[in-house]
Amino acid sequence: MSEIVMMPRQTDAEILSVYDEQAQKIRDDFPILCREVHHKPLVYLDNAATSQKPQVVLDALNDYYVRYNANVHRGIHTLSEEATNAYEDSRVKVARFINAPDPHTLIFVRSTTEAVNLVAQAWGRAHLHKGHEILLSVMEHHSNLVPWQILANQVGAKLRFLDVREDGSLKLEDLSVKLTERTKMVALTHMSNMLGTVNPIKEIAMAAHNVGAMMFVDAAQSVPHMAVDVQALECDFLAFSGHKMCGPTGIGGLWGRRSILESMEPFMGGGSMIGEVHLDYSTWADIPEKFEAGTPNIAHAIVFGVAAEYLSGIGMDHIRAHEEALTLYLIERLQEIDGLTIYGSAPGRGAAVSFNLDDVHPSDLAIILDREGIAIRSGHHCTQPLHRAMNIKYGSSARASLYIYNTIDEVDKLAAGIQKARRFFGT
Ligand code: C6P
Repeated sequence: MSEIVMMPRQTDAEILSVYDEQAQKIRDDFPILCREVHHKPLVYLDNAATSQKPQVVLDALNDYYVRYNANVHRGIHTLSEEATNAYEDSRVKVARFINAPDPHTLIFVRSTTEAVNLVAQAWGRAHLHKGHEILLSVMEHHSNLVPWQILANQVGAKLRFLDVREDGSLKLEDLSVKLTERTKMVALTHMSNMLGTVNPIKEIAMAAHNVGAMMFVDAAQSVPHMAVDVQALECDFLAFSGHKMCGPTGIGGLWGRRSILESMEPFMGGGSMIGEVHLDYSTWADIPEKFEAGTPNIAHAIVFGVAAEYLSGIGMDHIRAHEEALTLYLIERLQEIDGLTIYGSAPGRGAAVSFNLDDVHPSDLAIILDREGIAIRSGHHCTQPLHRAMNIKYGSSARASLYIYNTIDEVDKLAAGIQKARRFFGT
């Protein structure tokens, strides 16, 4: 694993260059970053979609299958005990990563998406009915919108939405009107996957609690990129995905307050989540097993903890500072390009930067960049309502999203690639 050095006070450019040197070292941990695409070195700028995986994570995955592959919480043979211990150790590591007060309050789920559905169905169906409201925002990813739509239709509740200002921040002044004693759940993204906006969750959680509402945080984009502390945020639930934080796909975390999780009915029934089973009724296991029905994603859950420790080893404050410095530089370089519009400029924004180039369709731009070895995302980024609210042409945008291993040189290559596309399309 790369070693990180402490830095004295320096200018912005100096700070960026020191972080850049460290990013160069961190790159050595990621074998995929050595590959070429279309005979050009890969420039991977699609980290908000999924991050790349360091060698320690790949090794840990291999190690599980080579040495101790077995089911968990079932057998008393050695392999099963080793697998169970590693699975539960990983829960401790991932819980520590978000400063959960107790590892049992961290439930392994498939992804952020599954976590939202779990809370919407297991908590929402029991507590919401006609006359109740769920407060979301127009910047939500579809994963933190559609499950609430399904719930609202099932129970007759109403959805309300906080709007977004032109700079991409939430119109928090609307809270006084939209957050009322009818509101039972406030569900918001911590960091927007399109605008990079970081929302003031603690402030909103306190306002939610004042009217007796729950606070659910979609932390899919924040947990990989900044120190997230569920206790400091004062939220009730927080969801995140392993694959965006150097871990594997198919594994994520749902944190919830113990008393709330204990009071909830299960989301899915099956093996491992039961206390006793009779032909006509069953009782439930304690948390977290109550919410982990069936054979879990053992290998990936184990490796999730390795990924969390890898990030902690670099330091979440270091990661955030590197991304802030490189995002500023990225925005500067993009602003030099004629006809390019950047969406979102809220202070303290994260490293996902969406933009459009004049009349060029973002997918055409992404294809041209791919020929240069540069991977960005184009499309609606699962935020169709946000693209609509911001009147974005084609309902889609191009998005470059940075991570710990991205460098100044890669940002320069992106800028050069966009200039090339501009010339190609004659804009
Ligand atoms: N956003 C992106 O390219 P899953 O797919 O369950 O791991 O994460 C869903 C999700 C929820 N909330 C936010 C804020 C997200 O950004 C995402 C995933 C990816 O922006 C894939 S669509």
